[in-house]
Amino acid sequence: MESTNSDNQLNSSPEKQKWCIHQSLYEFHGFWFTKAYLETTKRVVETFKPLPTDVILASFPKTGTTWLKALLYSITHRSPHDDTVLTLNHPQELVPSLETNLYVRKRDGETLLHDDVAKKGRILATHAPHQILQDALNSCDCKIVYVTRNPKDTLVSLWHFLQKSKEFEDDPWELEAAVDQFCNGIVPFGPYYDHVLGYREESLSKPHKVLFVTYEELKENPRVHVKRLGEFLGCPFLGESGEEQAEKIVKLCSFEVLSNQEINKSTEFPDSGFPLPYNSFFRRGEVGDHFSCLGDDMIQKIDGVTTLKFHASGFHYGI
Ligand code: PAP
Repeated sequence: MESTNSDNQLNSSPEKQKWCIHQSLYEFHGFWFTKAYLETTKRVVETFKPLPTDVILASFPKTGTTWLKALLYSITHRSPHDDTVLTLNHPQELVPSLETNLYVRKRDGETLLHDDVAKKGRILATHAPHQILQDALNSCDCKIVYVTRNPKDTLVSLWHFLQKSKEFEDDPWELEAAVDQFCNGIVPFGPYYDHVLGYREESLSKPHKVLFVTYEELKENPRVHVKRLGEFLGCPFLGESGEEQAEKIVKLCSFEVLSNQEINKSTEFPDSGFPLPYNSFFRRGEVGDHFSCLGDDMIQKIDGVTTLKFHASGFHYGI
């Protein structure tokens, strides 16, 4: 995809596709967005300027963002005397998201909430595809961590998540339609496959800048990947005390511990105006959860697309 910042798609009227009964998605440089995310993503593309000291956590929705927010915060703010940060703060608030928290307009007015303070060591999250954000991301030496997850588990997680949203109360997203739309790429921030491949290609050509990690490998051996993240971010876990710290972070950020913190169990809605309560970011946190709700035909359909998009391009993942 060509450079995006300068061309006129930022201002032209986007192509629209029906998504759910009342909802539409809007196309922007080959990716699909809800109306609200289209507006904030465009604003991010137009104005976001990362700092060389920034860590950008990029992900397709429901692939492990909350987990990585907790991990990245803990890895970079290591303090042997303070375990309370994750007890008192929701990971989504510890690490703000560009499109959800920082580049939104406040409900009560026109003020932009974007964080233009030149703070060192920021961790910022985004669901924006690399193809769209590449000019900003390549404008300095910031580090990028990208997390991905098996497509079937990602879809199932997204489907459950949106069932809980107020916006979907009268407008349920049928599972069969969800599978078709996921396969066709018409889901928020989709196509999933292009999203993953965009960051993966970047991680292969610039491994010092982009670290690509999968939800499944993190689940299988979290300590190894926590140490890999520390190394990549320039704060390695050294010696015996480093091993202990890494182990402690793995435990504090595990699904079992994190999902049982009061703040993360809360049914309150975040101040940011997000339409779902705090507890909606924690559901089952398992690998292979799609077996609990996708039928064989649905699995075959998604696997077919995965073979075509991932395996054919040399990425043997997702089946
Ligand atoms: P987001 O894109 O809305 O931020 P994200 O955090 O990427 O969501 O994904 C949520 C998924 O991560 C949920 O998966 P599930 O629906 O299959 O259960 C959630 O349970 C899972 N999750 C959240 N925290 C953790 C964690 N600490 N370890 C493992 N999985 C987690």
